[in-house]
Amino acid sequence: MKEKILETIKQYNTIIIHRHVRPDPDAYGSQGGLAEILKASFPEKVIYTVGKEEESLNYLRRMDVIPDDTYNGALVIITDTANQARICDDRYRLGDKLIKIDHHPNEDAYGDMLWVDTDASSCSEMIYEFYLAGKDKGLKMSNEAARLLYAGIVGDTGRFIYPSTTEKTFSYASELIKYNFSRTELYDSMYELPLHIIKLNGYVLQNFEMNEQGVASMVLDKPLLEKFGAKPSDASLLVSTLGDVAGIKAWAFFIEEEDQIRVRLRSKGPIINVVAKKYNGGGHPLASGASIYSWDEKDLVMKDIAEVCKDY
Ligand SMILES: [Mn+2]
Repeated sequence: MKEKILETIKQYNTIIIHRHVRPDPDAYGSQGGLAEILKASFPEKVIYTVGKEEESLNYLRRMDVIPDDTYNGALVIITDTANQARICDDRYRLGDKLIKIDHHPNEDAYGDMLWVDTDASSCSEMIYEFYLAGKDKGLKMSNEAARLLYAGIVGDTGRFIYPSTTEKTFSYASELIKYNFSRTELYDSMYELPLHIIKLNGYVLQNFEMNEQGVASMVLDKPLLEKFGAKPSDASLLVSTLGDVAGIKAWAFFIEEEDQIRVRLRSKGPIINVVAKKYNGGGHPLASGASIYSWDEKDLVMKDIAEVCKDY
């Protein structure tokens, strides 16, 4: 499939790359990394990366703003995005051909061509693999592409500690760090948090609830977020910190937004994306997200999480 994708890329002059809404470093890393590889390899082609910008990821890349007619006859590639509803910028349909490159379970097999590898730690890892497969056929790596792909791998593996991290992940990372970019600067941008978020994290650690079965939850409603001067997207950054609690099996953050309550689900083993799917969401088996529309539904979600933990 990698070879076929490269052949298709060679046939198009304009290539527009999308990724998912609420982007993370792997979304930006795979999208921008692929764009930079293609720019370095085919200087005559016009490559765009589009989508609503996430301010906290500006250090990785700024998005292009393009008119609709740019899509005429263009190749559109979507990275790191499992389903069409999560693609950022609906205009992805306007192109001539659509390619999906992703590492999430392939539940929505959209696109004219698909390359899905659920064993990959990150979509950025797949993009590096794409480069390896094509380097004798014209693909070139650049320092900026390497920086972006490395950021995506580090982000999606939780700095190489999640079980999705494989020998391949380390091997690719060791090749990427040979390029010229500052890892120190990158880590600072990725992991330093503003003071008010650190304080909110302290509050989370003091106030989350956990039962004897290791099922935990934390509610971050509007008044609480306002008290700490935090946005819902800030609160999402804190979800993984409960993973360090001894005895925890699975947990949920309920984060109140304007029009919904975002549910962030994490697990140390029990498969929780089945719960996410039941509540308008989805994602990885051990890390997924859902949406509920009233606080009454919170207990239902927690009951369902307790149910999947019971069998574990
Ligand atoms: Mn990813």
